[in-house]
Amino acid sequence: MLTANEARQVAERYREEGYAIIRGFLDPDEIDALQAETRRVYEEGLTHHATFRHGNLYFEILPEEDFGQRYVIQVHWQAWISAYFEAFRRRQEYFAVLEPILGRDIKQVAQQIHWKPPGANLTGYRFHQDLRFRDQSSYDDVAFNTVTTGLAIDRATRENGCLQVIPGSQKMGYLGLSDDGDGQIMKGLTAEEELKAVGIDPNDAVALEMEPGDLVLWSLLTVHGSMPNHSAHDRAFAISSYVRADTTDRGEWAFRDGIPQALGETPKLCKYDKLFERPGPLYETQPWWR
Ligand SMILES: O=C(O)CCC(=O)C(=O)O
Ligand SMILES: [Fe+2]
Repeated sequence: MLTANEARQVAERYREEGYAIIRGFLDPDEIDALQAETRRVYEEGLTHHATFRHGNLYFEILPEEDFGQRYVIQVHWQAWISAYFEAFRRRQEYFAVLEPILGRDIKQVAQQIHWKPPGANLTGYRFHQDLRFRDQSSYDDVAFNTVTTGLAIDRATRENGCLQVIPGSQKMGYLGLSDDGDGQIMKGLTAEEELKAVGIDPNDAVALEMEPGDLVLWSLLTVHGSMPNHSAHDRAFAISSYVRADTTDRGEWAFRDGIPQALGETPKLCKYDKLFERPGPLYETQPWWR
């Protein structure tokens, strides 16, 4: 686990560059269990014929009609079906990294795994800033008070579509990337011209190749994206987004004064705005990829 001093240095790099990588965040002897539970969650996703929602739990499915076979590309809030991931979200390793950035009272507003199954093709994420996924009126200075973490479950390489970031872009303000059309970030790819039009040199993109157990931090204003998987190996990536607790009513408690907090009986309003009006269980069959 990071020492307090190392965590402060990570926080400084994060504020300066808009991202920071922590190699070996998770102990190597923990990787097998992480990968096995990720596989189990994927298999549960495969039991759904279409995109499924129940509360904050969400499986995004690419169905066989359009993709030749069924693929799971995302799960949100797998903590509701996995005791392993419920505990994982509030591990001390996370608190050590988060404390210098967010303080000791921390809520979680996103828990996701993104898969890029070989053959699914539609697994790229256009360049964007995650601020587009937050209802800003529900937070005070959400960009400053949020940090998102991405943990490599599988090895992430250029070939299988590792995350790419634009260093320093968190200082450019909100740029509106990928907000055009229906705003779908997984449809199509970012043209170099789109980046140039907002003052970004596409050659500045840094491909974050990661080993299982490595963690990356990025901010809601850091421009990032990733390519589809062109390899034979999946890229499971665990995303958790945390916020300083006293700046919002949203989110599930993760740490109170540094003490890990389990999920309660019922889900709290996080990113999914219709949690109380449309909790499901339900299937969403709109084919956004067409
Ligand atoms: O999984 C990835 O490569 C990036 C995902 C992402 O940026 C997002 O969902 O906002
Ligand atoms: Fe993103």
